[in-house]
Amino acid sequence: MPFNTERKELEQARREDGRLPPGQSLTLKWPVLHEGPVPPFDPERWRFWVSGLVENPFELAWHEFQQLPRTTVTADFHCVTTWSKFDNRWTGVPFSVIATKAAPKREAKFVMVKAEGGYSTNVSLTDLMRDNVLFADQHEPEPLTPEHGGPLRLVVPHLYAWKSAKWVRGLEFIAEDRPGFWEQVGYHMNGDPFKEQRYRESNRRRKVL
Ligand SMILES: Nc1nc2c(c(=O)[nH]1)N[C@H]1C(S)=C(S)[C@@H](COP(=O)(O)O)O[C@H]1N2
Ligand SMILES: [Mo]
Repeated sequence: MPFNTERKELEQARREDGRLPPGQSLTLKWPVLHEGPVPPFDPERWRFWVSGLVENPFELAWHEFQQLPRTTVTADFHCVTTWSKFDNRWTGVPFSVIATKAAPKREAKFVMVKAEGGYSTNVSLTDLMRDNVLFADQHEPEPLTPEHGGPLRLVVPHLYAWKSAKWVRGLEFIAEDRPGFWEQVGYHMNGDPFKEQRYRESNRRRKVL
């Protein structure tokens, strides 16, 4: 079957079964989308740190991070620029493993996710504690490539993909929600694709990436 006919049929099927959020179209390829250069990875110097409103702030080296319990999640991926990529198989460390180790204080309600080069994004702790949220280092069957966030990216499948920070390096647990990199220029604080939470009201037309 010609590629585009197949794509359109699949898209229609996903629309009908309710898996394609409003205003999205299906892609069979995997676009690479980010701001700035792909950062280098030095396994000797890489650290993952957890700070802010937690009982147990910590830092892990790459070899330590790799000892953590792992999971595999199959999930869809929705970019605010309107493409959706279905059935990604991600493998890595569940967010809940990191949260349990950190022991968030009662006041902690949000997390500022921080990545290489100054990228950040805010996600509520409730959203991060969902079952299929993980720090992925594999996109099955391959290790995560540098362009797609390797060595490690956050994956939050039920929110728009800008919340899935590539090259993630740290978490800051906070009490009050605060805008991250794209949220500061008008992207939605929450970003639910099924509610089309793309941009904040005041910034409807401000499309950036
Ligand atoms: N560090 C970082 N992570 C990022 C971005 C970015 O600019 N920097 N862009 C986000 C956006 S808008 C999307 S759609 C996805 C794209 O992931 P992909 O390139 O693996 O498809 O990464 C997200 N994570
Ligand atoms: Mo995106």
